[in-house]
Amino acid sequence: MSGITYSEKIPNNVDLANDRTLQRALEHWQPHFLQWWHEMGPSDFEAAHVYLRTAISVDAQGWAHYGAVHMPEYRWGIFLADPVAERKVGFGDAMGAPAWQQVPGEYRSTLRRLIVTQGDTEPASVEQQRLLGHSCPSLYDLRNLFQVNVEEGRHLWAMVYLLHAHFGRDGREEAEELLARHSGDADKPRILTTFNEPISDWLSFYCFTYFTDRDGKYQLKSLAESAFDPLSRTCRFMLTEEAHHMFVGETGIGRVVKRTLEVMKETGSENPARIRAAGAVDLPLLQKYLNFWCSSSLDLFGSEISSNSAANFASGLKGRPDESQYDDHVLREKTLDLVMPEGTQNVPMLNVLNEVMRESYLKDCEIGLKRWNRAIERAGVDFRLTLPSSRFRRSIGAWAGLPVDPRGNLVDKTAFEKQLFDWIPSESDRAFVHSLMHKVTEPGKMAAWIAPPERGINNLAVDYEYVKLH
Ligand code: BYC
Repeated sequence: MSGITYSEKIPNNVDLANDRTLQRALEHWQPHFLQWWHEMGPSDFEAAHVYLRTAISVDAQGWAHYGAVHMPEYRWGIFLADPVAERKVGFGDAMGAPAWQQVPGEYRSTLRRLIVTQGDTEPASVEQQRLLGHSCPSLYDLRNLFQVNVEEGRHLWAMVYLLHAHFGRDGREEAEELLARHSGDADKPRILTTFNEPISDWLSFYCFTYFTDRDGKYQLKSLAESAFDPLSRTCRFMLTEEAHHMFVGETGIGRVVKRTLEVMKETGSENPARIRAAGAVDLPLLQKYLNFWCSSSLDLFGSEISSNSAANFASGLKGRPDESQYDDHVLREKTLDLVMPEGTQNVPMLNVLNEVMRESYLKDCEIGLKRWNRAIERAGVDFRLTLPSSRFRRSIGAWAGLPVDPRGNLVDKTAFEKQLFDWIPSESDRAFVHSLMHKVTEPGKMAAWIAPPERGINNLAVDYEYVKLH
């Protein structure tokens, strides 16, 4: 087990005390981070005691400590997974060479860009979720929101460490910029599209943690394959934390479905208007939220045909998630038939890796849907939730801006525009969802639109006071 030094200003398992220059640089950045957290993190909850887990080792067993903390005093730190002895590059043209402990000069700017893009999403998500605490459906959910937020903050630390440790002055400047761009800011927005979308209600929060955090899982898995060993080790540990974020999404949506099914039974009706009148989320409305967040997250994989992804793979910077499961790790000979708007094209495999990843991501997304649909089927309700086609509502790549319906068919542009709000939430749908969002803070109590979770956090009861507000 790699112990983490907690006595230092910045908890770490990278022996920061023996690199005074790096330590000083990070200690200089730390108050800027805390100021950012104060201004852009969860609003108005700085005095609350929150039952949070904190990383205390990178060991798979028992890596986390649970306890009540004030969020501004959370011990954000730098934790890399243990090194793999004599690790080799696992894919690309340099396959089999020793993994890199330093950044090769020729890949410096590309690698920095990848790290900055990854780093940018972390504080962006905290900014997007800043106001959600005011409308939490329960203390249990409020605690989960804050757990996700502090860990996204820690993921920012993870990328900032790499920038400071390996990219000199440019890296330090990028670390400052990560705190200067803001989600949705007209002048300095976050880099990737989805991270500029507002998350102003909890249904969006669950969809975001289900779909967008899952993109995080896929991107982190592919960066965990990187030949640049410090990046690989950093991402491996981040994945441990990421699992809980997707759990929050999957169980959150599952609890919404459960409550809706109860309300259908209570009212004896499947009519969406009656379900809404009874204060729950009708299933067609949930489907629109799934369509919105899934399609937005699909853009995060980039274009179907991408010379960036080809170069990143060939040079060993970014692999495929679970690279070892594939037979061919060089991909110089392979091609793939890709359906494009103008017809099927045969494309070198190296150039379609974004699409390969997007397809395996969609398969992973199906898992939750199966579970939710099973509950719907068991309740005897004739409705099934589905994922939209990866061509629907795209703003990046070959299908960007094309009028494609959620099943993936190109349709007439006027018909598309007319029907769009049958497929994604309209203003009035959003207004309805917002009307449900009232803060519930009595331990164990839930808002009327969501069922309680099956169990509490860390073997505690569901009615444990996970956040002490005063
Ligand atoms: N929005 O060849 P292309 C997470 C840009 S989520 C805006 O199509 P490429 C988390 C692209 O940057 C995971 N711009 O794609 C989740 C490029 O611009 P430049 C985040 C976009 O480069 C929840 C140009 O279009 N991690 O961790 O192969 C909460 C052409 O690019 C978008 C990463 O993304 C977009 N959607 O792949 C908290 C990993 N898509 O460079 C956290 C690091 C593309 O020519 N990033 N563009 O100016 C990457 O690996 C790649 O940058 C991408 C794009 C996968 C995003």
